Amino acid sequence: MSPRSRSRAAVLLATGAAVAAVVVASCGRTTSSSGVGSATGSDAASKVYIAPGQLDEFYAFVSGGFSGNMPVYAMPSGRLLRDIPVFSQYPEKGWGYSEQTKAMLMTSWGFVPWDDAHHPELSMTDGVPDGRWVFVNANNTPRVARINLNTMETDEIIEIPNSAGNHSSPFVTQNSEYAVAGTRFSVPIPQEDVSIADYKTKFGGMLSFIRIDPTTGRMGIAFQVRMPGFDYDLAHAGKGPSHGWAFFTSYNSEEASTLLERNASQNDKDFIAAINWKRAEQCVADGKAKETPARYAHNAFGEDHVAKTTWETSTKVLEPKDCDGLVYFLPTPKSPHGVDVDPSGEFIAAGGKLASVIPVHSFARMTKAIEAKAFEATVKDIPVLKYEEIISCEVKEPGLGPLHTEFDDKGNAYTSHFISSEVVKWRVKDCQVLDRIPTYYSLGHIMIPGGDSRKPWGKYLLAMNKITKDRYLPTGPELNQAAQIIDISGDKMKLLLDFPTIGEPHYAQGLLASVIKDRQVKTYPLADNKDPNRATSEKDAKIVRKGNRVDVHMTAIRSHFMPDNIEGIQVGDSVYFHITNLEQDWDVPHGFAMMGAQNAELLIMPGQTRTLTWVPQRLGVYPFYCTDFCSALHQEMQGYVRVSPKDGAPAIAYNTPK
Ligand code: K7E
Ligand code: CUA
Repeated sequence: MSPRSRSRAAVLLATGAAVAAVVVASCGRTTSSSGVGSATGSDAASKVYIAPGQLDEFYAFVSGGFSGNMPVYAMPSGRLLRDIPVFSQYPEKGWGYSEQTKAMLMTSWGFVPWDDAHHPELSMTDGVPDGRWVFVNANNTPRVARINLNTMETDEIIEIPNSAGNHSSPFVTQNSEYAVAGTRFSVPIPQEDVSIADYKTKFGGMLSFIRIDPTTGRMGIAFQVRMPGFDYDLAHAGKGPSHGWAFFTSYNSEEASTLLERNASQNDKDFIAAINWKRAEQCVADGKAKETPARYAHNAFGEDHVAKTTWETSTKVLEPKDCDGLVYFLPTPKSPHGVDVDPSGEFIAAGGKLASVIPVHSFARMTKAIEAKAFEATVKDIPVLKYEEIISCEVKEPGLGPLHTEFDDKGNAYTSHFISSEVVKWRVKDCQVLDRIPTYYSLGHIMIPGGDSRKPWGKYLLAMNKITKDRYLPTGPELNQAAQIIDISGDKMKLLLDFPTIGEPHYAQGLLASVIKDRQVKTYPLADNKDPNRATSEKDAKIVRKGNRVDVHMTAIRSHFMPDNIEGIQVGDSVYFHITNLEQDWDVPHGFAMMGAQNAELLIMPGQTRTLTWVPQRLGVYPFYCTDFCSALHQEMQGYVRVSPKDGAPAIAYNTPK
């Protein structure tokens, strides 16, 4: 049986109550037949059990939160497949340490080695994840990254100017025309030295639209929309009928600048900002946007697979007053966090952290209200639509602290509740609550594969909890966060699995494995290696001294380096080890570690060149070696560097192939 049909059979079994009773009786366990909470009987185990040698059905790309990176798990097993380095230096991969990758972490503030990653978002074609790229935002020093799903490597990172706390990001439009980026912390725009007490007059928000090249994926900021000084928290783009719009939640419509927990919780309703980005495109084309100076970093790998920083110098800024029809406010109770658009594109659900209902706006009603000018007010040149005119229904008494909603393929929505630690399932068309299940504990985001797209795969829900407490063996003051997999294939949700995560997962995206599994790059062809310091055969290995700088062009292949004996290096030199891995086999990286190197080691993929800098400090002879167990003679994969005094060192000498 294929893994897929096996798990289908398990679902069928589990849904037959009589069969379930037999299972319960036969294993002598008491499992709740309600499917709530404790229903982790043997049927649950069989649903997440992937036998040795079998593959999972889904990939899950999960944010690492404060780790700044993006772990990849398999679903339903919860197995960790990889941790993709993005916004943080990552020793295991040499990310941000090797000369080829350092520039990826460059910003207008200089080199930033650690950030806070929140929302993975898959690229889409016609509103369905197409498996080309996954984007993710850096929250602290505002940036958006693009990860190539064929190599699972970060290919590009762009900084977002005029922004602070890039949280409502990087949600993409239906055909990945844009990824959005909204400022969470309003700031003076442009930055200037003003009193914080002048918040209401001097501070502003900015919603940025990053254009994505449909062929290469290359990003560029197309335009920015200048907004009132609220906190723009989350976003999702429209699809289907609402394609052409993007929705951003905001809190702090009070424009408080101190003790926000009280001062930004005064108003009964804050706003969702509905941006008509097709209208924005017109206004930009009509010259309504102001070219505004801004210096920001744009980092990308070139053809040579070496990251380079391009310095961008301006953006186009649109003001709502100069572009009528660009933006409307949808009143939304109360300090809303998530905003999620259902698969049909008609319904827009918001998670008001302090609200007693989940409001569901109707896009059709919103359009009618705009045509009828059903405005209750204008706030800073932006029309506020009447709540009663746009609402479809409200989910009453859902749970406490609703945050985020995902959708299945059967017209149902699932909302995470932080305070009451539960997932609540409700029907989109009439807001009826259908089911609820506790999670352990304090649930943030949830993810259903394809659950924010036009075609959710359904089947499983990944719950990402903030608090772990007693779920695993204790590990001192810090516990890894707790993820849980919940079966959503039947009427009742069932908890299947707990597993710990790396960092703090916020959002995640899931994808049917078959979409990308067979396109995974297995090696980098040596013939395509364009690194300026490559050595694509042992005959090309060489060492070149220019003043204090020594370039070592070295090769690695099972099970030796060429050269492996180096003399003529002087104390205080800057030695650049450029190592090319000559292997052309899948899964044969070589490592490189130099004794006393103060920055890092390297891990070099087949066909790739990676560079480590080393400044020798002491006289003597020091070893280097391969750190990745690559063959039976891996231990023999070693070499020596002789370090001599500045004056009186021998000439550079090294061995060459026989
Ligand atoms: Cu709710 Cu950053 Cu999306 Cu965390 S955010 S949970
Ligand atoms: Cu190469 Cu171990």
